[in-house]
Amino acid sequence: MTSQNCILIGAPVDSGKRRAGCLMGPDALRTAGLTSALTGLGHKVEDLGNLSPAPHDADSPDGPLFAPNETIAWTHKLAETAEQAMDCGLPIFLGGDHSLSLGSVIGVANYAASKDRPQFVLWLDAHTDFHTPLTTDSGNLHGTPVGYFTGRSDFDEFPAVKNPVPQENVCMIGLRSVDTPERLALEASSIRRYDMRQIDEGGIAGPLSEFLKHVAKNNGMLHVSLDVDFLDPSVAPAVGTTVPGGATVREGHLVCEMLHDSGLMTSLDLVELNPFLDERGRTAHLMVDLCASALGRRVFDRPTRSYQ
Ligand code: 5AB
Ligand code: MN
Ligand code: MN
Ligand code: MN
Repeated sequence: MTSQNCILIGAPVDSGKRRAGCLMGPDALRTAGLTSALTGLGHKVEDLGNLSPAPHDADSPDGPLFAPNETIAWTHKLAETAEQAMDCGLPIFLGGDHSLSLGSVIGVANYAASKDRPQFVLWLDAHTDFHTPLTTDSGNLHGTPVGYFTGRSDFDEFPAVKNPVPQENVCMIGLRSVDTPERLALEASSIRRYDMRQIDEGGIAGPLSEFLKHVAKNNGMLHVSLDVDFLDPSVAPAVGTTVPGGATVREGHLVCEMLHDSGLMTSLDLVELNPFLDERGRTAHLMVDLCASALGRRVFDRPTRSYQ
């Protein structure tokens, strides 16, 4: 197995929604043994510690959006850190809520553009996170990253998206809670999307391998964004936005094992873990185990599946 240089980037972002606690996520993932899981697989691990947002004005409590200044400041910091880290190995962003992907994805996409390679994104989530600051009802910006990095308008105060990820390059798996404005915008888009009904009927491997082949054919860079609520809340309770009927433990591992076989993943977000809501660390441990599968942990050696 090829040894990778894994760069852990703690991003205790908690400004993307009202319920607090994701700021403890990076330390919970460390406590659950992330570094030793990866070094045990033969990888190098460099832990950059926890970042802070760029300097910003205080947010007022009464706007339509929750904590926009802080989230914009995180986006600046994460985009810059992501682009730099791509030159040194495989960045793994330890969230933090999903608004961290506003920054991580535009940063890696800027890097891909500098190498003349297309950026692809695999979005593993119960939600589509395709809102804009104008369509969101909740005002919670963790529901907007896909809208942002695909170049939707109305992200006025945010850093300009220099290299939007083309809609055809985005694949969402695990969907089961989609707001009406998101659904309408998605149906008018060419984003690949698989809801749980489709996974129930046909399994998760087919849609994923089709997408991985598409990434390989285009010599793409692949960012994977894993929201805790992709998983069923019965196995992953530590998240503020639980939706019943999610992926099983084995579906999660299969996705991660296939990602490893593909050799295509170039960056990863582990997001939305709220350790305050966890049961004796079980969700944090599951996220670490999934990350290990994505980096090559397996029960038995087997011929690697090819997605070329
Ligand atoms: B998550 C909702 N669509 O906009 C909204 O957990 C939920 O990062 C967003 O996927 C969930 O507030 C954001 C109702
Ligand atoms: Mn999400
Ligand atoms: Mn979600
Ligand atoms: Mn959530």
